[in-house]
Amino acid sequence: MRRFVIFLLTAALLLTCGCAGPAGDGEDWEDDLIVVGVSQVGAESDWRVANSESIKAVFTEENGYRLLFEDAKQQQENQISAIRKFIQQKVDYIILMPISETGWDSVLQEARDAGIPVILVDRMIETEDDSLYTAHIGSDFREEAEMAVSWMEETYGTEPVNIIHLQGTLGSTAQIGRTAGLEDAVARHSNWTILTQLDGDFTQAKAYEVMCQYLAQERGVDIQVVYCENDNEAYGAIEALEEYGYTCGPEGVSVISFDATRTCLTLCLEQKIALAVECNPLLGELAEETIQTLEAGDTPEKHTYVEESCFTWQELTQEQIEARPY
Ligand code: GZL
Ligand code: ZN
Repeated sequence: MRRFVIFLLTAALLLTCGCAGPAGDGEDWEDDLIVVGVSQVGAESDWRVANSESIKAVFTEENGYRLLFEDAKQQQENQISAIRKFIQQKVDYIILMPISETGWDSVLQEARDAGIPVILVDRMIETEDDSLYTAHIGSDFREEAEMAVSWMEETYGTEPVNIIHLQGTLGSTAQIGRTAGLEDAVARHSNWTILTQLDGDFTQAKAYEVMCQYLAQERGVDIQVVYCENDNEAYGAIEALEEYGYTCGPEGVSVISFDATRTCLTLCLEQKIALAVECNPLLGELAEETIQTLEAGDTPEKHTYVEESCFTWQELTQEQIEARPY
């Protein structure tokens, strides 16, 4: 009887440690689908949701793909473990939307050593070795900031401009570029002042919270512009401003927002948002084209930047807003 119990325990141990069964070092994909592992930042904003939908819409089985989609819930360590999992699963390609610019070298070296091309979508990474990624598809965030700065110059001229700066996820390329564009412009305009920089982390809840804290301690402070680094921050900021007695609009505070999703454009048409700077989340097709280029044995562009514009209420119509895909 004792021998039988030992046998059972050993078998149980072998099965749980995973070294029983096939090689145990990853899947052997039977079908001829192209296996794509996607590590997404999270679902922090409307932009992010639209970005995820654009990826899922194109990497489908009928298009010849098996999509492995991992949501990192805005934690870099979850993205790093997702990449390691994709390597174990022997995917054909990895698509990474990096939450921040730093901290990627070692895990991307592991992907390169495994012979898996990495395509960066949306934000960029900071690395000395750009062979760690095959291609990058995203936005020029400095360019976006320049559109906002030009609007501020045209609107305020030489008048004093007091600015509340709501930043996005600190260390993300979108935050770095949109912040640098504003800070450089403030350095060039002696009549522009940044009253405070608050971390809104690209979410409505955080933006509302930090705005209320600031407005409670600086009651009645004179504000001309609230520069929100994405739409969801703008929604939180407007809520807080109105709670503290401010009017958002041509006669009051000018709220500037980045992304220009449908909700934002509606608020812009209602003149609650003064300027909506577009940031295009529909990057799925470009990512798929990049993979098709690689499948054909060709070399894709290292960097592809999507065209973007900006909107004020004067040139918006309800029909135009409803026709927009996000
Ligand atoms: C921009 C993207 C930003 C969006 C935010 O390309 O990285 O992250 O502006 C999103 O809405 O959270
Ligand atoms: Zn420019």
